Amino acid sequence: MQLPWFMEHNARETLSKRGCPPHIRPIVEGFLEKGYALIPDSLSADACDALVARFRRFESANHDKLAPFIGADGHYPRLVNIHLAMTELFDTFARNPQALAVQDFLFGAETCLYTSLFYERGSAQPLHRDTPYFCTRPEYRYFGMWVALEDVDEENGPLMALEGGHLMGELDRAAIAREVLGAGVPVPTDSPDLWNAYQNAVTRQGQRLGLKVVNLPVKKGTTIIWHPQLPHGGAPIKDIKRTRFSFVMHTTPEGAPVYHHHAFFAPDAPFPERAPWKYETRDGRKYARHPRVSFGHEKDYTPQELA
Ligand SMILES: O=C(O)CCC(=O)C(=O)O
Repeated sequence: MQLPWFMEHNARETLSKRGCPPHIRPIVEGFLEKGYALIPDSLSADACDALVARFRRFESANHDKLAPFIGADGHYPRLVNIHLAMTELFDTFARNPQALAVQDFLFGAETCLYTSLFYERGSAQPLHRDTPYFCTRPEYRYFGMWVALEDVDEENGPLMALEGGHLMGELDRAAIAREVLGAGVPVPTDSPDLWNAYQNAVTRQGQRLGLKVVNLPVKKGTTIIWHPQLPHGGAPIKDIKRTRFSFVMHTTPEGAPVYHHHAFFAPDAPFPERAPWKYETRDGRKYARHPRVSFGHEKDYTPQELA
């Protein structure tokens, strides 16, 4: 398997040889050690407030389409790819120079935005690795890039990470697929049973190694980048009425194809190494041209259908 250089065991010792820019070196070192990097003040507080206000206008303009998705506690579910309809959100990517410098250096290529998730409140998701849904060929050319648009504390469900969990060896994914699906059964693109079996096994691996889950309360404007192998999630929300606006971007090098379970749980199976999608450019940076925005993975709209 062709691992990216940043997953080699001696990656930290090669930073000078690779020409790591001095201004990002401490961030890159922390990322390689812990599996995530925290960049405070990557966006101004005013820029974050303006994006939340922009979302409120989007919400009013699209009230008929969004209202059916408001949950019992008054919040929306995750909104997928709304940067396609509300392009100002792309500022959190294109106008985030340090976060991009870190990822460009690690990828050794220009970082592009593949897809996004907009959260009105904490996700309260259990620990997981993203890679079963963001499986590139070659593998592990993927980062999570998370931006707090609102202050985050212990009450509104901070992001959490299994610190150091990115260094745990990969599991035998083909064996997990055989066990869950049966020998010789083709792996579907999406299987909740496979997802659960894999994530539970990763969590047990972390417990055996005594790794600690850390919560990451941060000020608005902070960017967090996570390693493709970092188990992370959303800590429990203590005050369910609180919002926690944040924007998650899934990044890859330009042209990297992204597959799901069918590739992740069949790591030896060949797949095309070039993405079929095209890119749009804004502020000198690229995002993949997808046809649809989705509300909670339940209802899709073209960007043109949204005001
Ligand atoms: O923001 C959060 O609560 C967690 C986000 C997350 O785990 C993800 O998008 O994969």
